Amino acid sequence: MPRSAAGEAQSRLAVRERIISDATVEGNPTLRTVVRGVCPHNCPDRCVWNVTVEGGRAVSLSGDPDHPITRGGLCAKVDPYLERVYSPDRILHPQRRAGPKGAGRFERVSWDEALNDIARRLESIIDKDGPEAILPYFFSGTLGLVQNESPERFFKSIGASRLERTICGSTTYAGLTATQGTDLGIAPEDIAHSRFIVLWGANVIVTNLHLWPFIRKAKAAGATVVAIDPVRTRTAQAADWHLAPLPGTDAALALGMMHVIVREGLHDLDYVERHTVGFARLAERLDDYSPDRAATITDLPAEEIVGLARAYATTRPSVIRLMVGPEKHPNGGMAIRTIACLPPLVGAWRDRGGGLLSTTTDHHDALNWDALEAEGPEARSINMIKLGEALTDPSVTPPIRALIVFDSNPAVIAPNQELVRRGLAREDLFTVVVEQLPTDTVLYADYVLPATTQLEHLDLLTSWGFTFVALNRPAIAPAGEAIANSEFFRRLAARMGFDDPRLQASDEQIVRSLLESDDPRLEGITFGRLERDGWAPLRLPDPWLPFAEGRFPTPSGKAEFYSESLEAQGLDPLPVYTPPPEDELPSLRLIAAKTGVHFLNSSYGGSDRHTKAEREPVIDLNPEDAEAREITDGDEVRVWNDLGELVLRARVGDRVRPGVAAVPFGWWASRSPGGRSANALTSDGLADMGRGGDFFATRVHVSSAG
Ligand SMILES: Nc1nc2c(c(=O)[nH]1)N[C@H]1C(S)=C(S)[C@@H](COP(=O)(O)OP(=O)(O)OC[C@H]3O[C@@H](n4cnc5c(=O)[nH]c(N)nc54)[C@H](O)[C@@H]3O)O[C@H]1N2
Ligand SMILES: Nc1nc2c(c(=O)[nH]1)N[C@H]1C(S)=C(S)[C@@H](COP(=O)(O)OP(=O)(O)OC[C@H]3O[C@@H](n4cnc5c(=O)[nH]c(N)nc54)[C@H](O)[C@@H]3O)O[C@H]1N2
Ligand SMILES: [Mo]
Repeated sequence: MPRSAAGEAQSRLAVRERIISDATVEGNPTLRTVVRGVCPHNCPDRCVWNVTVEGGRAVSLSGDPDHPITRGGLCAKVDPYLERVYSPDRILHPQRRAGPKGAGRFERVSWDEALNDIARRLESIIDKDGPEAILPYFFSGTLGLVQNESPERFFKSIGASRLERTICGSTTYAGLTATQGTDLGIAPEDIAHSRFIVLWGANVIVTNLHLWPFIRKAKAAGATVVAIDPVRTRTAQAADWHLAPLPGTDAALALGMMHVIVREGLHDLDYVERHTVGFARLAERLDDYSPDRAATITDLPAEEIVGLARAYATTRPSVIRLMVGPEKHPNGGMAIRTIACLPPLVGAWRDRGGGLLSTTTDHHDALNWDALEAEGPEARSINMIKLGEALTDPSVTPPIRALIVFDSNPAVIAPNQELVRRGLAREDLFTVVVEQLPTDTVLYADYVLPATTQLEHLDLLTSWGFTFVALNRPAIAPAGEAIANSEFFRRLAARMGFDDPRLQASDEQIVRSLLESDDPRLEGITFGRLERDGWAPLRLPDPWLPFAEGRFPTPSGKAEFYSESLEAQGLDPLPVYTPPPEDELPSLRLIAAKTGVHFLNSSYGGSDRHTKAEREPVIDLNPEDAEAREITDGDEVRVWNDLGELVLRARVGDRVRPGVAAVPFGWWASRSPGGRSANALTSDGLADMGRGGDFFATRVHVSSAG
């Protein structure tokens, strides 16, 4: 972050906030106030917003003009957030199931009744099968630390099964860490200094809109922007150069590039000698990856691979913007780890705006995570990607008897949707869903409990795409009988007699204690300052050149072309490409990624405005594949594999390369043709590292539905 610009914006902000911060929301019903908050979604941008409240009602919401990333603009999905807050669909009262599982018939009950019954049911499950028979399921409906992270200690205290929360980013994290010891890279805003930007499996314009202006700035100064994506996304269309390799072949592409770089002596020998380990063994490995071989694997022309390698190695500063698309493959961790070998090989880390930019999660270590700790018995872990299996496999002991869902919509977002739904439909599974809206998961609930939106609760948020923290202050009173997640777990803990005082910490106490840290990045960032300013940049050296002098936080202290830690895990210590299992029948590789600019995972799949704007879920096919199947643009087609089937309209064109099909992720099954959506087809296998999923390695058959 250009810290000077941030500082300037900060002082302007302070003045504005002082004017408005004296006004209390509930104190005076006719008062007009502006309350600063922050977008809760799982998005790298983390926009800061201002909510205008009149007479206790939020009347407008807009991006903060002074925040250096938000810069006054929200995205198409969140701009109408007030419609979500005041949606006629909001869940306003606790409800109990009043029909068969999955039918979505409920009757209103009081909070008291709901809490007593839930506590009693959980206690009897604990008595009979032990606490591990209870599984929480939560991911990223909000990324607020109070509303998303703090509830976990309730589950720790009772000894419930732990949820391995690996559906997003954990494979990327593991792959990056293997090579460079951390997920951290350049300061995101410094991408503006780059002159060669490789967007590698990163759909920036759709998924990370507020980074795009920095890329545009680089472009205006002469930078070349390359997109590497099997799908011709909006971002790929806006790039100067789009390479569309077969999915899951990135490691081969990166190895082919390294082959060219080393053969032509374009690597930075001085940087390699001083700041890396394993170069000689890497160079030997590169013999296996001539451009011709890489071309065969990736199905890209060899000349393109050579051209990319040369341009990448000779243009400075060069940066790779790596997001989480490439991780969702059986070889995803190795792919990420291999891509991360490129910047140290060419010494890209020396320059401002040079190196790699992925997630900024390791900065979150600056917070006092002990604040969220709790004591409890050891418990097994269950991978969230395997939810369907965990709920239906008879060998799971003890069986899962209770599922408590918040901040997530597993009936839509988890792979192998049919199996997940079969699990959720179990009559003997006691399911509690804490939600704002009647999602597909809510349909299967025994109890539905009303949750507050971001306008109605306090929270502290970090950013996984930029480097600041922000406080979300409640702007209005909760709708109906909605309560914050944190409050639900406080009440439930009390009903169940868990008396660890930490389980009763207030939201403000949690925020304050998270900020109690000696980490230099949080220096000067207090609750009071955040109350006043709304947000604060992490204190990082300016300029932030993390690895200009090496010092990678790996076991060797260097970038590891050869990784002993991978070796110890039984993985190849060197970068390698592992092909996916062979198809039995000719099939297409299906990518069900985040293509909708009006969607944020499944969060807007139930909104009329957002679904209308996205029109309908279609399957993109390349003309070559369509013709081979006698499919023409606009036809209804059957898309199936051994997990499930969808019937969708085909869109034939250049949005996907031959051999690849794409469907959008984010549609609720209940709002989709045939009552099923993308994850009805996706594989629930695991990647090689980090226990993430392999969604994008899904294979499908496509034929005309007629
Ligand atoms: N096919 C396919 N599947 C995917 C992906 C893909 O690309 N393709 N991406 C994967 C990735 S990267 C991710 S991160 C996951 C996302 O999976 P999730 O985190 O489950 O997705 P969201 O739809 O963002 O949020 C789920 C729900 O949280 C609710 N919610 C929001 N705020 C609150 C709150 O304060 N309290 C409560 N109780 N509820 C709240 C929202 O109403 C929403 O229904 O999906 C994964 N699934
Ligand atoms: N509008 C919108 N924005 C979002 C979200 C959303 O749902 N909608 N979700 C948010 C979340 S939770 C996350 S994690 C981020 C994700 O942000 P991104 O990682 O940018 O998004 P994805 O769509 O998961 O994947 C990016 C691209 O990877 C490509 N891809 C798939 N397989 C491969 C491969 O093998 N190699 C290569 N090179 N590319 C491949 C896909 O075609 C896709 O275009 O976005 C966040 N922002
Ligand atoms: Mo994600």
